[in-house]
Amino acid sequence: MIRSRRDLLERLWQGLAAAFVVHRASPSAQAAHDEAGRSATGPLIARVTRPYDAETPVREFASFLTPAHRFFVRSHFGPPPPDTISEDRWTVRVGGLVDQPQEFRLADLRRMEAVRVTAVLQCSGNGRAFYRPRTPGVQWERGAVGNAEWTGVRLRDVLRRCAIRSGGKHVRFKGADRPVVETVPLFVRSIPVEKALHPDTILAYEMNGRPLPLLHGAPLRVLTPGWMAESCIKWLTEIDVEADEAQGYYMQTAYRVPAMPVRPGETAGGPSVPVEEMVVKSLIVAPHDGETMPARAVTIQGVAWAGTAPVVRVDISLDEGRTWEPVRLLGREQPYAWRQWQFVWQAKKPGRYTILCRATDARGEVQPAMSPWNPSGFLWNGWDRITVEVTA
Ligand SMILES: Nc1nc2c(c(=O)[nH]1)N[C@H]1C(S)=C(S)[C@@H](COP(=O)(O)O)O[C@H]1N2
Ligand SMILES: [Mo]
Repeated sequence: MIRSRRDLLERLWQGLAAAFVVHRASPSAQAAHDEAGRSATGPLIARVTRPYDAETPVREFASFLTPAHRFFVRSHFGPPPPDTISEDRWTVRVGGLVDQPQEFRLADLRRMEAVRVTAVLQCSGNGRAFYRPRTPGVQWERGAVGNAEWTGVRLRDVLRRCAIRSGGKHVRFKGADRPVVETVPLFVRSIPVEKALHPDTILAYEMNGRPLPLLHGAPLRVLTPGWMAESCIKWLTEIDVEADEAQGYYMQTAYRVPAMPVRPGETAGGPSVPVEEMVVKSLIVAPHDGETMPARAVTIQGVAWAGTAPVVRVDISLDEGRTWEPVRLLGREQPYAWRQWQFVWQAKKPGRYTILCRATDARGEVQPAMSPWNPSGFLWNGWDRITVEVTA
C-alpha cells in the first residue's frame, strides 16, 4: 500500500537497495542499504556482503527504538526480487492440519485487530566471535540485535479462522526467499503450537510505525517475542500446521544446541534441542570501547534484555567481576523490549579501566562471565566488556 509520496520514495529506495544487494558485490550492497535509510550515522558493520549481513554499531543503541534503516540485517539467501513484493498481490496460504485451509491477502490481515509489541530481535549467532575455540558462521560481535515496535495481527487469530485440528502440534513457516542454487534447502522453520497461539506472537506488517522494509521481511514476517530471530520468518508466504517439527536442514541440523553441556571444541553430535528463547544479556552503549575521556563524572549507559522473563537488575564491575554495583534501570518494564540503564561513574585517577556489565532476569538467571561453548556458537551472553582511557 503506497500511502504517500514519501512512502513511495522509500519503497523505491528499498527496491534499489535490494537490487544492489542481490546482484552486486560489496561495498555497493552496504552503501545501497545505507543510502536506503538516508543514514547520517555511517554504514552498518557488514559481516557478509552477499547476501548482505550487517550489524549495528553498539553506540546507536542509545536510542530506545532502533530505526529500521539502522537495524541489523541477516538472511541466508537475500530478499526475494523487489518486483515480486507487492502489498496488493501478497497472499499467505494457511494449510496442513486445519479444517479450513485459507489464503489471506494483506488487506484481509489489515482488517483484523492490530496489535503492537515492542520487542528485541536478536540473531542466535550474535556474539559468536567471542567464543573460544572459534565456531564457524558469521562472526557477529555485539550488534546483531535491535529493539523495534512491531505491528501486525495475532497468529492465533489467523489460525483460529482456519480451525486447527487436534493433532496439530507445530506451525511451519516458509518465506518467498530462494537460494541461488536449487540444491540448497529452503529456509523452513517451525514453532510449537503453544508459541504460535501465544497472544504476543504476531504476523507483523509494520516496523516502528512504517511498512516493513524489504530487508526486514516486507510485506509480512513472523515475530516471536522473547525468542531468537530465526523463528521470525521474513517474506512470509506459507503457514502449515503439522504434527511434527519441520523437517529439513534449518530445523533439524541448524539452529540447535547440545541438550547437555559439551566440552569446548567438542563437536560429536549428541542429542540437541532447537534454539528458542533468548538468554539474559546486557550491553554497554556509552562510553564506547577504546574511548578516551577526562577524569570527571561520566554516565555509563546501556541496554539489557532477556527472553520471556523481564530483566530485574543490571550490575557493573570495575575490578574484573570481583565486586559489582547495581545500575539504575530507566523507564518502565515492558515485556520483550530492552531496558535502558545508567550508572554515574567517576574514575579516581587517570589510567586504563575495564568496565563490565551483567544482567539478571526475573527467574534469577544471571549473565555469566562466558557462555557455555556450543559447536555453532549460539546464544552468547558473556559479560559485556569495554576498556576506556581516563586522562588527567
Ligand atoms: N525468510 C527468511 N526469514 C528469515 C531468515 C531467512 O534467511 N529467510 N533469517 C532469519 C535470521 S537467522 C535472522 S537473525 C533474522 C534477521 O532479521 P532482520 O534481518 O530483520 O534483522 O531473520 C530471520 N528470518
Ligand atoms: Mo540469525
